[in-house]
Amino acid sequence: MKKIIIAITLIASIFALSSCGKDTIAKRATKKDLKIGTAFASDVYDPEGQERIKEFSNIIVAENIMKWANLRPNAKFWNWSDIDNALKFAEENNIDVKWHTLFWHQQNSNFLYNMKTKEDAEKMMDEHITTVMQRYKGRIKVYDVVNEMFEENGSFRENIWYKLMGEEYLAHALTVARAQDPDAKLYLNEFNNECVGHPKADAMYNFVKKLKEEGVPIDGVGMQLHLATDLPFEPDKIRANIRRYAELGIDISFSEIDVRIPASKFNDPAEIEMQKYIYTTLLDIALTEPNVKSYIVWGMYDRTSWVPATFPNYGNACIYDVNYNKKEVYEEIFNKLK
Ligand code: 9MR
Repeated sequence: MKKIIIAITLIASIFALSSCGKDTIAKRATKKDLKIGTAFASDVYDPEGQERIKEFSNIIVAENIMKWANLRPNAKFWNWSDIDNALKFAEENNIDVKWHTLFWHQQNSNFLYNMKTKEDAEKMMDEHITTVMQRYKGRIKVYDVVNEMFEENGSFRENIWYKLMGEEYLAHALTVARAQDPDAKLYLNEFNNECVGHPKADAMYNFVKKLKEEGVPIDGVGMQLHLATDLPFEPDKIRANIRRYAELGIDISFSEIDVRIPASKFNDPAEIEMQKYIYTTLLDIALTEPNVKSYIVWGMYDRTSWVPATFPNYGNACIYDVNYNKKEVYEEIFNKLK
């Protein structure tokens, strides 16, 4: 009898210590049919980071390791091991993985700049899509096919693919990707595209509408949502934009959320409230607009966030502080998912 009691106590404490038996954000979101999660970096490979990811995420996305410079630094070498290890962790824990990103204008490999003709670009593009998607067919569920294809004024960004193939590179990439894995969800991802009426948001909507009319395969649009507490936040315009995409049959991913605070106001209660308001209002929108499929933060920790290096006068944009403590906003997300 004593042995049985000891065994039960042991099992109970293992459950209490790990995220297995705990009520978590990830579990609550799964019940609500929402994909919630984070971009991962090295945290995906250490036990503490893994526990935090498991509590928060039923989907994760690579912050950097799937980009050309990391995945294929030269024409001959594909660096699969980091991705494979992250994928193994995710699969063991029933977490989906999103690919970020097949094509972008940053973090490219130098050898890409040797391409001279449209044919060169098409060949390179097809090889990349085919190699990645055949390898991970059925395992990677969602792809950012192209990232950041527009300028702020709504014109196409003249990235390396656009320069050689013209605007057609987008339809080409989507079509080849669909053929490789018909079950994978294909997204175009962008920033400053969330508010109806913004030139980039409207250009993207019109372009996606045109793709749909032409029968080009596309499932969704990513809205990155790198926001700031001292810039306008306009939830009504975000909803209106999401709804016009719903009419096209297009899904939305909140794909890279963070909410930075001006450094001079890190301890200002009004700014902290504003940050909570933005994170939770976005969650409200995700829970009430049926075509919003995911709510993904761009890293969980202020300590490793990309924000301070890019915006020197800002920081504290994440849901964990620099000492890896959960902020109140984390609890609010948890409560909202009840
Ligand atoms: O968070 C990423 C950072 O570690 C990289 O140095 C940076 C390179 O430009 O890319 C960051 O991620 C970006 C993402 O891939 C696309 N949207 C904007 C993100 C923040 O810059």
